[in-house]
Amino acid sequence: MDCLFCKIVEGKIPAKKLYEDEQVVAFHDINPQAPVHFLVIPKKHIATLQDVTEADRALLGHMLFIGQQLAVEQGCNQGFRTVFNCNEHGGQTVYHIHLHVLGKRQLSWPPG
Ligand code: DGP
Repeated sequence: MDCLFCKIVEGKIPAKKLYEDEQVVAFHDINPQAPVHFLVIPKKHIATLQDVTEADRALLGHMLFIGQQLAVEQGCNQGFRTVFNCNEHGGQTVYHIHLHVLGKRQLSWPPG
């Protein structure tokens, strides 16, 4: 399978990693949209949020928990945003699920 984020998990493509455990990897986004912008991805390949199953419940919770822990560690004490872009209308470009965590600037709403 030709998946960019699987290659980051396997260490075949370099990434500025913030965290890794048996389930997830977190690394800085290559095209940051805020002073803090990192991604939390599962090691398991799941293409989109539409493809998760009951078996992935705990994994999704773990991704969000790690995102929160790292946001605090990165100094986002005034708040931050978590985003999953899902499929075409959600603006997803890399088809391996990833939680965006953005912070350290005032973010606006609604998104584009
Ligand atoms: P999305 O639109 O939600 O699929 O966002 C994909 C994000 O992945 C985007 O913000 C840029 C980031 N990205 C794409 N390729 C790479 C890469 O090779 N390395 C890193 N660190 N981030 C990447």
